[in-house]
Formats: sequence, structure tokens, C-alpha cells
Amino acid sequence: MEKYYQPEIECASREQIRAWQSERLKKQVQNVWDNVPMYRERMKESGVEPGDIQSVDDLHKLPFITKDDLRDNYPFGLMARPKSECVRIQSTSGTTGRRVVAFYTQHDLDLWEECCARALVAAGATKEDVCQVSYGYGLFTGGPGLNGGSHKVGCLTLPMSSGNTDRQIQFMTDLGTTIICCTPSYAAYLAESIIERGVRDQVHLKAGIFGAEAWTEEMRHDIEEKLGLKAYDIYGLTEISGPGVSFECSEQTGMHVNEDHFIPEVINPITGEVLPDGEKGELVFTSITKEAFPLMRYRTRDICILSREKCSCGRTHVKMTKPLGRSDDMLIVKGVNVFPSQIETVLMNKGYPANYQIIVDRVNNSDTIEVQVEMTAEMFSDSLSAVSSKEKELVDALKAMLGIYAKVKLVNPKAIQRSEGKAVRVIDKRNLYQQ
Ligand code: DLL
Repeated sequence: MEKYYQPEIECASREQIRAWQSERLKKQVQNVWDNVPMYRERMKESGVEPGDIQSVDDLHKLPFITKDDLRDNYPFGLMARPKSECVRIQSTSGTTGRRVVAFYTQHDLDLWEECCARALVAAGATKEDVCQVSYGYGLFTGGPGLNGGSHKVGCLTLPMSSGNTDRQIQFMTDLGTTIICCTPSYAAYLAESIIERGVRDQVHLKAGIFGAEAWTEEMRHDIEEKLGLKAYDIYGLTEISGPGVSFECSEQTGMHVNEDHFIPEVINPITGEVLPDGEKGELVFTSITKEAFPLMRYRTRDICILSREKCSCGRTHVKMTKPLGRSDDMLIVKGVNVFPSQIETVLMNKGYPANYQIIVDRVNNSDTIEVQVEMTAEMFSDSLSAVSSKEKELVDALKAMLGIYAKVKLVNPKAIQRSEGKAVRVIDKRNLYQQ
């Protein structure tokens, strides 16, 4: 049995998990009270002292923290350990405002890599596998996290990083890669490139560990079919450690949260009220084992649902759905809430490739939305009138899904720029006018 399938932890009883969480939470609260002035002040403002937190049932008494708190305390303000005890910095890919930086002690790195190792093992990884890590390396956590996890499992690890698709495919075929780790949009691009080069029969992938961005079930099926592998979702965020906060098992009905390290809650994003399992809301995490950069009740902005229903894989850790969007990702177009994932579902159901872009603008004080999607290679030779009737068909399907009119433009194959990391799906030109 693989060392990083840890049934004594991953399949522990709910009582046992709660007991671990309560004990670790108490220690962590004392730790941040003693070592991080911002937490002490916030707790005092909320009238809470460390002694008030005796178990997970008391978690709701602690105040939330947000990304703005991280930015305001940039760079060292939230560290709970002296710099001399930290060995690594990672950072978010944020393009607006100050970047968020996270710190790790060696112990933090070990636990993070262990979480990634659990994810790999749940996807069937063993030391016999060749694991190609095609997430970016560097400040982004994708590459380093999965690299560390793959080492722990004992896979032969190929630290490819992102980009250079020719070289990716060359190594994949020459070295017999069996597990690929990258963003789902890059996996779709790799699949397209492999088929184009006519080397599909030289590819022997069995599993893919895809995360870091939203992707639909339709996209999963498309990648699985094209690459002949089983596609597993993995979730995480830099602030909480990186990939491996939660991961899918073979059942593929949600991602098990590594609850011995992170306590998840789902809240009403407007009122902050904690919601029961099964209800949709904003995901909040408390890191109970982190030493250098412990976050307490951190609001992720990711919208999802938690479920404690029994999983046939035997794991008892709570499952979260794929993020159903980010509360700050949601577009409001003509007063209607639009999630990019709804558009992706329509496109994939109609047989289009996962290459699309959504352009939102404001013309004469009214919002406009245009969906640009690449034609399939077969459609390229269609007549103009055939193309415009396909566009009309998509307009109708989008209207049924979104409730509003979205203009559709079918563009030539390859017209939309491919991403090597997280895809840029939305261009909201309205933001330009606000600056
Ligand atoms: O994306 C960490 C990661 C790397 C996760 C590799 C999985 C694989 P950040 O750059 O800090 O960290 O971005 C975190 O990405 O709050 C979600 O909105 C989104 N995200 C991460 N995983 C998923 C996923 C990494 N599986 C933000 N599905 C998070 C949907 C995801 N969104």
C-alpha cells in the first residue's frame, strides 16, 4: 500500500477528525494571538480571547480575514515565525494590486508536499509512474507543490514547468509519461497538439492532475477522451499552501479536503453566516498546522458546496464541489449574474473546442457580451451562411442558459491565444472605464 494513502488519517471517524481539529485549532489560536499582532487586535475587537476557543464548535467566534488584510500586511505582517525559521516564499499570480506572498518553514513544506502526494496516490500514482509536472515553477505554487508530492510518492519526476509544447510532447513520448500535472486549459491544448502531430499512439498517460482554474465536466470528458486518461481535479490556493488543499478520488464526485490540516466552512458571502452542508456559499479555510503563515477563517471568494456523504473510496474527509465560480469572477451583465462556466458548458455541449473568450463591454450605457469561439476544423470549410446559422444556434442556447442575449462570433481555428498556465477567459472592458 502506498505510504501517502493514509487510511488512519484519511478514513478516520468524524469524531476522531473533530478531536484532531479541536486540539490543533486551540494551539493555532494561541499561536496567532502570541505572534501576529493583527490577529490579536482583531480578536480583541471581536471580544474573543484564546480561552474562548475550546473546539471546532467555537470557530465561528473568530473574525474572518480577507485578501485585503494580506495586502495591507504585505510583506511580513502576518508571519507567525521569524524569517530565520522560514525557508521558502511563494506568491499568487494576482495581476491587480499587490501580490500576496506566503511563507513556509521546512515543516510547512513537508506537510504541503504530503497533501500533494495524497492527491497523486488518489489518482493511482505509484513509484512505477513517470510524472510530468507541467504547471509553472517559480513563485506559482503549482510546479513546486506537485513536484514535491511526486517525489514523496517516488514517481520518476519530470520537472517540465509550463510552455514549449513541442518539448513537452517529445519528453512525454520518449520517457513514457504516465501522469501529467497541468492546468486543464493547457491539457486541452496538449491534447490538440498531440492529435495534430499524429503521435497519439505514442502517448501512454493514465491520469491527469488538473486544477488551478475552473473547468467543467464537459471539458473533463473531452480531455479524457482525447488523451485516453482519467482526469482528476485538484484545488488549492497560495494563501493556504498551494495545490492539495483538496483533491479528487476515483469516485470523482467532489474533492476531499485535507481536513487534518485545513478546516473548511461555507458562509453566506453577504451576511457571513455559516451555512449547513449542502448549501452553496463562499468557502472559508482555517489552517491548523501551518507554522509560518497560518490563516484563520480566510475568505477564499470561491463559491462551493460541502458534503459529508459517505464516499465509496473510504475516505471520510469532507468533500467540496468544484468551485462553482468565484464571487469576484461572477460577471453582472445587464443586471444578470453570468458565470463563465455556464458559457463553457453550452459550448462544450454543442461540440466546440475549449478555446473561447468572453468579451464584456459597455456601449451607449448598456452592457454587451460577446462570446468568441473557435470553429472546429470541419466547420472551417463551411459556407458563410452555414457558419451564421451555427452562430444563431449558439446565441439561442446561450440565451436559454443565461437569460440574456450574447453575441456569438465563430473565429478561425487557432485564432484564440492558447494558455500555458491559467487561461484568460474573460476580458471585461468595462473595468477600463472605472480606473
Ligand atoms: O492555483 C494553486 C493550485 C495549483 C491549485 C495547481 C491546483 C493546481 P493560486 O494561484 O493562489 O493557487 O489561485 C487560487 O485558483 O482560489 C480558485 O479560485 C482557483 N482554483 C484553484 N484550483 C481550482 C480548481 C493555485 N481545481 C485560486 N478548480 C483559487 C477551480 C481553482 N478553481
